[in-house]
Amino acid sequence: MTFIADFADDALRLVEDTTRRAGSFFEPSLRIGVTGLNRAGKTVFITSLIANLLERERMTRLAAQSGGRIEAAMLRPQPNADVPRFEFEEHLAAMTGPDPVWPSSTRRISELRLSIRYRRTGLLSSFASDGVLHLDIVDYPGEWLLDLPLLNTRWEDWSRQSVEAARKPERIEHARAYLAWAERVDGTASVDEAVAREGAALFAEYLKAARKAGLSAISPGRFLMPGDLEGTPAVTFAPLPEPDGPGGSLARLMRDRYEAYRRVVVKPFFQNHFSKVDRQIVLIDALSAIDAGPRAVADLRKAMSEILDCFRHGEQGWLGPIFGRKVERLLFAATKADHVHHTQHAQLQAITTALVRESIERASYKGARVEALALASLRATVEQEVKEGGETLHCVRGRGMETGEEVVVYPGQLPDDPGAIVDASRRPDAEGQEGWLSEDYGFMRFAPPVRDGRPGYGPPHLRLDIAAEFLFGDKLV
Ligand SMILES: Nc1nc2c(ncn2[C@@H]2O[C@H](COP(=O)(O)OP(=O)(O)OP(=O)(O)O)[C@@H](O)[C@H]2O)c(=O)[nH]1
Ligand SMILES: [Mg+2]
Repeated sequence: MTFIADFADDALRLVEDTTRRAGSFFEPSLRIGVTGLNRAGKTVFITSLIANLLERERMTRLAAQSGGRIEAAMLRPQPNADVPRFEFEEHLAAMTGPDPVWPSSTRRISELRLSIRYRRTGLLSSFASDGVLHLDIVDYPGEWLLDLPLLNTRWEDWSRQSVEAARKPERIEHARAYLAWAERVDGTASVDEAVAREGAALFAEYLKAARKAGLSAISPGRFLMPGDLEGTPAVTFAPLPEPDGPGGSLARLMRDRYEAYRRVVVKPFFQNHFSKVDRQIVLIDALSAIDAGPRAVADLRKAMSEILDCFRHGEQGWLGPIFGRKVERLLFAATKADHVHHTQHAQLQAITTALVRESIERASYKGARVEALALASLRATVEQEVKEGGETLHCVRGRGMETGEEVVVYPGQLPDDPGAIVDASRRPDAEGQEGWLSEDYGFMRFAPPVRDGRPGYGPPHLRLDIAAEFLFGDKLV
């Protein structure tokens, strides 16, 4: 039965794909996957990228732009009628208005199409008409990404692993109430909906507290960001230390709901939105994890490696039908690089690469180009040198979030050897040297910059144009 259903899915996708490619002879479309855990910077990235493609003076390292070949860029109706449109105008207005603020956390999926008309190069340029490239970009709550590994995790394994994780030193503080419930309930007893609801609520509370403490490896994602699923049985379950039980038992109910969650929530999301991705950018907020300490770095590494392993398996393995197409280019980007001085960017990039290195090496991204970069989608600071006791400190200056006043912060200094951070996070107790970033770093919350309003200029950024060139510059020829 499963086989037939999967086969039908595949057949459908093949038809869709063929249609897309045939229809795309003159106007190819490229689907850009913007992936990242929650708060990694996806919504800001998408908004700023689109704004900077509409007003391109800051995109000098996009070759088609510096070559003067981009004729026009415009927003167009998106291909999927059943997905809400990305609220580009609202996000941009919030980020670049007179009193700029960051967008709030994304609660649902949305999509946008930007079309670029460009003059062709080479042989085609003399007799072919202008080229058109459609970029399709999807935004979604980062929490949902954490569900990807669940697709390959059976209820019994997930249940045991989750209980074990909750007992770890960095989590147990947050998980006490849930663990007390888990130890109290008898999974073999007959179903009691009130008990199931209580367990799900306590488990969700624990996940939220763990996230607040800076931990990343947290699932199921819909427990943190339920979207339309709030209150449904699909999100009313919790892991049990003894996950087996007879028919009609609590354990059986929990298992069925977990399975339903995987089947009706997780699988369709990845199938519909990841299967057609051509190019992928993975945004990583490494600086926040470094600031939160070695355990948070370890947790980020774990979460990213579980997710990236799924991408790898996607090529041929059990996720084949979900990652139908092979991603041709993969960019790992350390976001919010404007929090540190540019003299630190090489280190930040090296740390980000080191965080995902094992996954990249294990992965068979054969034929795919993989690169890493430190970027700021919306640059909220400028740099400033401050002399202190004969020493020059490389600082950044921006508007403080709470006060709106300008503040100068010394963010600290990242180690030249990324191993100093990444290896420390690998030790079993994940202790190690903290304090790479300054005391001030944790308190530093910059507001978006006040727009200078020069016509033709999109929001200020760092290396967004390099990311654009890598992701789709080769299609603008
Ligand atoms: N200084 C600076 N801060 C940034 C930048 N990008 C994102 N941020 C900060 O990071 C926060 C999260 O960014 P979002 O783009 O909303 O993150 P997201 O990945 O969409 O998060 P979810 O919607 O929760 O999945 C923002 O509210 C900003 O505080 C940047 O380029 N520079
Ligand atoms: Mg978002």
